Amino acid sequence: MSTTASHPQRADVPAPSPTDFLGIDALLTDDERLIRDTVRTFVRDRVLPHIADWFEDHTFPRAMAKELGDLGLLGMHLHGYGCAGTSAVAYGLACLELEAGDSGFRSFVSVQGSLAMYAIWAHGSDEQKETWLPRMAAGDALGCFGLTEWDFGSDPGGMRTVARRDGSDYVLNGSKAWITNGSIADVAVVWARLDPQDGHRSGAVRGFLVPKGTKGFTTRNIEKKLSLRASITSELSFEDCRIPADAILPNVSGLRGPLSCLNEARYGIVWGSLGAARACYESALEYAKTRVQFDKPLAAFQLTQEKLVNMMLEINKGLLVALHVGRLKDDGRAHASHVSFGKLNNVREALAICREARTILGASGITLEYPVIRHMNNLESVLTYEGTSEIHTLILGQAITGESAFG
Ligand code: TGC
Ligand code: FAD
Repeated sequence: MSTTASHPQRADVPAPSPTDFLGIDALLTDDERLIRDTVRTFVRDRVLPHIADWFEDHTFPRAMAKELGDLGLLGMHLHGYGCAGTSAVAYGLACLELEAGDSGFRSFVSVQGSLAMYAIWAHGSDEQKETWLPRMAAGDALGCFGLTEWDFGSDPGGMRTVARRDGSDYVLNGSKAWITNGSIADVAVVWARLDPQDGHRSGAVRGFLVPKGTKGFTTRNIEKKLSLRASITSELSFEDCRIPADAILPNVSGLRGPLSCLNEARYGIVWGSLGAARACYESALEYAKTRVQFDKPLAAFQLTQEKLVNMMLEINKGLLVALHVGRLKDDGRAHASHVSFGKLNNVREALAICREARTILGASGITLEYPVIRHMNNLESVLTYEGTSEIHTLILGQAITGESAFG
């Protein structure tokens, strides 16, 4: 016998909103809604009026870093050192709103807070934390995170960048590829292998803090990108780059160092990708209601309705996944593979939503007058970085079968 009474269908229940069909808003706390609304307003006022131009000009406006810092969005889920110390769910909501503006802005915040700052916060010395974190939280100093190399993307464990001990210094040699914020960063968190003694893949992976301007450290921007154009992507090169021994992150050794940071940034993408999807869905919905063909608005065609309904279903399902993973994280119960679940599902669905939205806008959908193709192109990068969809499939495959299928 059931112990709880179920309510009969009531006639006075309000109709669901097209933009929050399941009423997920009601599952948030007042604080979470306040942070969400603050970031949404910032994006509406400071990002959306300019983003098409920034995208077209292939630029990230450096001055925005300070504004993001003033809003408390840099390292916002970290505690101490001038960081806001919010919940994981609040951080996720901020990522969603930023990415509803552009993935480049969410990327900037991910790299600054979840990769560079988190690496220092979790694995750095007290002195490293005091030196960098307050300035980074304020947006006065920028960071980047150098893990990927030209020859080692999905398999960072093969990295060739080497740190050789020389007296009281380390000497770095090698290069890092596809590094967000690389050329504008004041400090690079660089993952390198300590002197390999027994050939390739030997020598522990360690993190190093390399300030901009250090002799032997140069950067070069990767140009002609057709995705994430409102974001700087660079190559970092190290040629006999000498750094003091205390530039090493003292508290972690091995690949789990950088991978622990990736968990944080991947979590932001679980939410962020849905922001891009929501922007495309809303744009397509609005367009479908006003664009008339065959004497009817597009929204009145069954095929268009099916597209819009599928988008709405996947956005709502994705939000429930994001919120659940966020609550697990705030509860200390999120496993890295829960984050892979969200990253794989939500980015894959978000990209499908953006592509479908593009079809509803027809020819108009290929211009920067509408946000759709910009988000669609951006999500091609999001699908690839922070672990490709194939890598997250293999992480989940290993989690459910116990078999590693990476190698
Ligand atoms: P594997 O032998 O499995 O593990 C090596 C060590 O790492 C530990 N570990 C983790 N620790 C914390 N979090 C995780 N998610 C972890 N996954 C593994 C593991 O326990 C082990 O520790 P220990 O102490 O026993 O040694 O390593 P593997 O070489 O087989 O690689 C596994 C694989 C393929 C999953 C990993 O390499 C991977 O995730 N590859 C994808 C690389 C990637 O995501 N790169 C992203 C670069 S940064 C970026 O893209 C920024 S984009 C900008 C933006 O975010 O906007
Ligand atoms: P590869 O690893 O060469 O993969 C190519 C294809 O092969 C993919 O489809 C992949 O899934 C597949 N594949 C690889 N291995 C397997 C396997 N075992 N089984 C099945 N399929 C497999 N990196 C950083 O360190 N810091 C950054 O700030 C950063 N920012 C980035 C910004 C942008 C805009 C982009 C595009 C990338 C950025 N990256 C950054 C790099 C990113 O993390 C890598 O591109 C990503 O890890 C994939 O590596 P790859 O591009 O070398 O592809």
